[in-house]
Amino acid sequence: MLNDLDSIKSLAGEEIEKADSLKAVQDLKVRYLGKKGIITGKIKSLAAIAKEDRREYGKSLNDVKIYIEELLGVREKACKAVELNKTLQIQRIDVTIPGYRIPAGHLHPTTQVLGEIIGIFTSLGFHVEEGPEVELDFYNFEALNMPKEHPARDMQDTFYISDDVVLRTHTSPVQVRVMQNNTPPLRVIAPGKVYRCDADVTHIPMFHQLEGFMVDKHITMSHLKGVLEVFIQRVFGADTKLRFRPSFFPFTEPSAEIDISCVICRGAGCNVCKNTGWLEILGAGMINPRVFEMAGYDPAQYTGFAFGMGIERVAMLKYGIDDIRLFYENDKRFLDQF
Ligand code: FA5
Repeated sequence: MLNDLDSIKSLAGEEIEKADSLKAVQDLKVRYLGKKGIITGKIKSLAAIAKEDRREYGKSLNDVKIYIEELLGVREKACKAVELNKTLQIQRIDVTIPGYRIPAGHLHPTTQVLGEIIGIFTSLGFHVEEGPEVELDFYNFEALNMPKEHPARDMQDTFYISDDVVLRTHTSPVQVRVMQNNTPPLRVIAPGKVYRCDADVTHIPMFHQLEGFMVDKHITMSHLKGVLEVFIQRVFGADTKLRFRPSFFPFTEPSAEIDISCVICRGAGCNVCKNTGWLEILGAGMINPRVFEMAGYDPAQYTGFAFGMGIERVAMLKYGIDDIRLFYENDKRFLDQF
């Protein structure tokens, strides 16, 4: 009887030794130790063995069972190690391969130029104020000396929301709003979106302006000239010249269009400046006493200058762009250049 245990032991030893995968080890475990396994069968048949032989046979059977269990355990470990190695080989990570670079976006050119301009004026002591884009007719026109039916309103093609509400056509209404809520001295810039029913290579329906104004006692046009000179030379270079050309805005008196010496030909004359040597950059003037009255200031006491520029126009001159519509077509090839 003990002989059959010896042959089970040696057969199991051989088979387990040959098992070369986790599956093969698992199968052998079932074959020997499973519910219907060879060893389990022998344990079940112990009762049928004569009492005097049962003890010794039982002990030997238990030794064989322990032997098989240990052998299976060792083999299982070895197979697991082999399979883990295989998996690691297949899934090996080469840490020397360069990673994927996620393309990062950047600020829109208009935002960049606006940021640069705001930086220049804040360094001169101006602070930033904002106003609503959906504006009352009163602030956009009336308080700026353009009563209803005034012909100057035609200078700006307006999107009307109702008779009394418009999409603001310029940032100048912020002048009045700030003056109503503050007393001089004031040094303010007001950047933001404005809207006009207008579209060609130099005009779009939504664009950005930056308004600037300074109000105090004894402010003169030479303050305006000094501030604009610093601004223009920081944006376009120290050798850029400024020219004040008489003009008209209902909310400034006197008024001027400010030109800069052409950034392309430096004043010699070229296509961009239409051979004049000058490029128009912004509108400006001394704040009209009527505007002070509308805002509740005493025009006998205070004077001030104001100016307003189109940000896209500044960006076009700075980067030599000849079609304003390019800014908002969202062509990545265009935007990537900034
Ligand atoms: C004004 O809007 C005045 N509020 C500026 C001002 C402020 C004058 C304070 C005096 C004192 P104007 O309509 O010229 O002015 O517009 C100013 C600038 O906005 C223009 O020089 C131009 O660069 C830009 N601009 C005007 N219309 C458009 C448009 N449709 N698309 C893009 N830029 C425009």
